Amino acid sequence: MSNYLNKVLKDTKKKNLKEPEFLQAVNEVLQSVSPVIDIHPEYEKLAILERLVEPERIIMFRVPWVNDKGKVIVNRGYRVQFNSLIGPYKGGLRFHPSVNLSIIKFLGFEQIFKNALTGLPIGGAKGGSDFDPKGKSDFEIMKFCQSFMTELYRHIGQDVDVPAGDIGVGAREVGYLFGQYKRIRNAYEGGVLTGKDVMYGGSLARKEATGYGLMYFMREMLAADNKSLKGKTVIISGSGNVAIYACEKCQAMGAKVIAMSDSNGCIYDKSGIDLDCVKQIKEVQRGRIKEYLKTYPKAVYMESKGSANPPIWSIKADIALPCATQNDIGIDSAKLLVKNGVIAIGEGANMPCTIEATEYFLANGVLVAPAKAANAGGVATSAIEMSQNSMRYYYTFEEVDKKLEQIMVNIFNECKNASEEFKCKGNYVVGANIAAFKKLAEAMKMQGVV
Ligand code: NDP
Ligand code: 2IT
Repeated sequence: MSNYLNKVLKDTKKKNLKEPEFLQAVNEVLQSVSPVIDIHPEYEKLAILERLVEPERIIMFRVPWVNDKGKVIVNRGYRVQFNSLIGPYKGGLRFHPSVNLSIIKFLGFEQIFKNALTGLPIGGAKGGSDFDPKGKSDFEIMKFCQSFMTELYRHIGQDVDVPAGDIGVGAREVGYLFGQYKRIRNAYEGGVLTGKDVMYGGSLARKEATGYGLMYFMREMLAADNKSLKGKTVIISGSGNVAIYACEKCQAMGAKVIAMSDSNGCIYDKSGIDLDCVKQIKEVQRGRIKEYLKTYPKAVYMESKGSANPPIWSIKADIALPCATQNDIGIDSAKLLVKNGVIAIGEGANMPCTIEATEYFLANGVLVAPAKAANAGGVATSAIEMSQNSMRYYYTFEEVDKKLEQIMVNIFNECKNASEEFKCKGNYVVGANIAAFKKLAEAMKMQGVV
C-alpha cells in the first residue's frame, strides 16, 4: 500500500473516530483500489481520495411530531449529500431506530460507487431517521413523514437531490413524503423522489428491481464459473422489499428458497418457501415472519438471540443472500456457511458481510457478489423512473425489466474485467471497487478541484 493511501486511511480514521460503519466502508474501498493509486501518482496531488471520503454536505435536523396519544416526539433527521460528481445526489432514506450519522455516512459513501457502476447520471447520497416505524399507525407514519419533509424539502429537488426508499421506507412512506413536498412547493415535480406508486409517477418494476437485479447479477457470476441457479438451495435473510423480490426471481430461475427471516427470527421450510404467504404477512399485514407457521405448521422457526449470529446462517444451503442489514454475516456465520458447503454469496443488503467474513469466503473459493454492484438494480431503476418523469411518459414492465437486466449484465462485466485487469480474477469485490473508482477519479480530474 502506498504512503499516500496509508496517510488518507489514518487521517480518515482520526477524523471519524466514532463512526465504525463509515470507516469499515472506507477501508474496504480504499484498500482495494490500491493498485490503481499506484499507477496514478497525480491522484495524490489532486487529493482525489481526501475529497472522496469527505461528504459535500451533511444536513441534520429535528423532526418533531405528535403521536396518536397526543404526545410530542422528537426524532433526528439526516441527509448526507456525499458526492454530486456524476449527477444529482441520489440514494434512499432509512427509518430505523439504529440510524445514526455513521450508518448514513457509510450508506452514502457506498452509494457513490454503486451509482457510478450503473453507468447512469446519479451522484451519491443517503438519509433517514432514528424513527421506528414498527407498531406505528398509518396516521403516525404520515405525520412523521410530513414533519420530516417539512425540513428536507429545502435541500432536495429533481435536479439537486432525489431520495427514495430503504429500510422502513417503502411506497407508503414515499407517498406521504411526496404529498407533503408537492404541497409545500405548489408544483408537481415528479422526479424529486423515486419509488413512488405507479398511480402517480412511479416506475413499473421499481418495486421488484433490487431483488431481480441481484439475481441477474448472480446468474452472470455463476455462469462465469460454469454454474447455474437451477436446482440450488437458497437462504435469504430479511423478508422486506429486497428479500421478497430476490426470492421471487430465484424461484423463477429454478432455485429453491428454503429460509427467510426478520429481526426476530427465521423460518425454515425444507419443501420450499411459499412466497405468496410471505408477501401476505409482510406486504399486506405488516406482520412477523413467525406467522408463516400458522399456514405451514411443519416449517421450523428459529428465534434470533441478539444480532451476532443470526440462526439462518446455520442452515445448510448452496447459496446465501443477505438481504436485511449491514454486518449480518460475521466471521462465525461465514465459517458455518463454508462448512456447510455454500458456493456463492449475493449481497442484496448494503455491506451485509464484515470485511473478515468476505475475506474468509474469498479465501475458501466462495463467490461473492458485492453489494455495491449486486444491489445496484434498485437505484438504476430509480434513475429510469426519473427519466420517465422527465419524459412525462412511461415504459412497460417488460421494457424496464429488460433495461434493468442489461444494466446488471454490464455491471457484472465491468467488475469481471476490472478484476482481470488488476490480477485478481474472480474477486468481484475488488473488481467492483476498482471499476467504480476509475470512473470517479477520472471525472474528478476533469471537473477540477471542487
Ligand atoms: P425493508 O424495510 O423492506 O426490509 C428490511 C428487512 O430486513 C426486514 O425483514 C427487517 O426485519 C430486516 N432487518 C432490518 N434491520 C434489521 C436488523 N437490524 N436486524 C435484523 N433484521 C433486520 O428494507 P429493504 O428490503 O428495502 O432493505 C434491505 C437491505 O437492502 C438494506 O440493507 C438496504 O440498505 C438494502 N437495499 C435496499 C434497496 C431498495 O431498493 N429498497 C436497494 C439496495 C439496497 P424487521 O421487519 O424485523 O425489522
Ligand atoms: O441502497 C440503495 O441503493 C437504495 N436504497 C435505493 C436508492 C434509490 O435511490 O433508489
